[in-house]
Amino acid sequence: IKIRPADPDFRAEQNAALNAALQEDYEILGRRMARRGIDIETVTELVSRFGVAVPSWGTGTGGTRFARFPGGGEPANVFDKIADCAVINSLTGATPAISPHFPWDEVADFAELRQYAATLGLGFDAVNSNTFQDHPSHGDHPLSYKFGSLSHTDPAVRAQAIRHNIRCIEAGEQLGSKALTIWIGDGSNFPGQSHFGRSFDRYIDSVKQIATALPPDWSVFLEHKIYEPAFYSTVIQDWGSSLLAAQEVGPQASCLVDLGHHAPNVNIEMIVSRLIHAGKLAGFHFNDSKYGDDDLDAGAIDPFRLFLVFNELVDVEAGSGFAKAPAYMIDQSHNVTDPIESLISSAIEIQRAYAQALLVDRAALVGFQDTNDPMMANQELKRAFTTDVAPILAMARAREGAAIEPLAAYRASGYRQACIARRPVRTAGGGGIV
Ligand code: AOS
Ligand code: ZN
Ligand code: ZN
Ligand code: ZN
Repeated sequence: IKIRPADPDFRAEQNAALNAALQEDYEILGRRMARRGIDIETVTELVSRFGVAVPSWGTGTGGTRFARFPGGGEPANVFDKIADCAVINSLTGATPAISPHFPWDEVADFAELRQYAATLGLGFDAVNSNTFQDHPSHGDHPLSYKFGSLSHTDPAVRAQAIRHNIRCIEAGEQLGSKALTIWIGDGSNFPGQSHFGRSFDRYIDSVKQIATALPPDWSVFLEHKIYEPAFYSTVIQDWGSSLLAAQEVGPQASCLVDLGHHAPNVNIEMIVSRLIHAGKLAGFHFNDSKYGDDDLDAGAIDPFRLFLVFNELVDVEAGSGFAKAPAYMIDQSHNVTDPIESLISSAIEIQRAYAQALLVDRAALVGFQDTNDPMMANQELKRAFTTDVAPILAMARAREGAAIEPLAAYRASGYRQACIARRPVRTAGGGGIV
């Protein structure tokens, strides 16, 4: 298959007309930053090293429980998804890894999959297990998850869910991944339906069993979510439950923060800080939200919140550093856009928030905090946030041979039209073919 955006000559052609203006913008920004004592090259260098993983399931059109309106040329299998991920990474230079989901991305030969991704310059980030729906087409899943999985009352269902997670680890090992992400839909829809304490105990016991199957250099990420599909109570519904579970499971367990999985108005950046304090921040599922687990494009609704999250992360990076770097992954549902365009734009927004956070004068901020100067402390953050770092992001891309204007280059490549011509129409819902 010809993936035109992955061709360096195509990108060079696209960049040719944009290089001169970029150089000019970059020099002006560099002079402005120098006046504030910041070396633009240091920032650009850090930005070039930044990477966020693309979720394999995000490459297909998403939907709601009401309807799904499939876009054209959707990936028919995991190889197509990888090709789409290669498009995103070639143009942005910021998404070198894929986060797969099983059984959606199940294949007979994982070595072949890894090889295919590698030829396109891609690796694999955390593998995701799926015990939130039944997989009738897999012989290993005779029992239903209707009333839960890892916390189910029936030990046989728990055993099946544990087995599925262990198979995910085995698949991940062949793909070169180093972590398993567990998100479960377990919970209840009616007060009285389930026992809060006993279901939590059963979950912890199941995850402990999964953890015994982890290779020594692996981690298990526990992802909490306030509600949905359960609408009264959820077993791992908040960061408190997630942290308690991770602490009981042991050193290989930590807490994954999906930006959409919190109560409205909750201070997510402070949760991030608390998890860092506990040494239990696994990483992120980036997305944006207005009301709930909306899975909207990162930075589309509240870019300031995204910046504040990165402000916490850069604060640690600039200080003591992380014993283990948090995993950066996107988790979105693209219902009304071309998923590739949404993922390109999201990766850039996440990178932008990181670049802005790098501009905060940490020493000055601490000074304002210690002298109780709220106005100047806030001004320091706002100054960084309102700096237009676009030339830094574009220069990082240009130097890596990615696209200066990724969305424009994507549209010019005709990639989607080529996919429409060669990929079958997919009408099924959900993240994949179960
Ligand atoms: C579900 O709400 C979570 O965000 C999970 O990360 C899930 O595995 C993913 O969204 C795919 O459905
Ligand atoms: Zn299965
Ligand atoms: Zn998620
Ligand atoms: Zn979610």
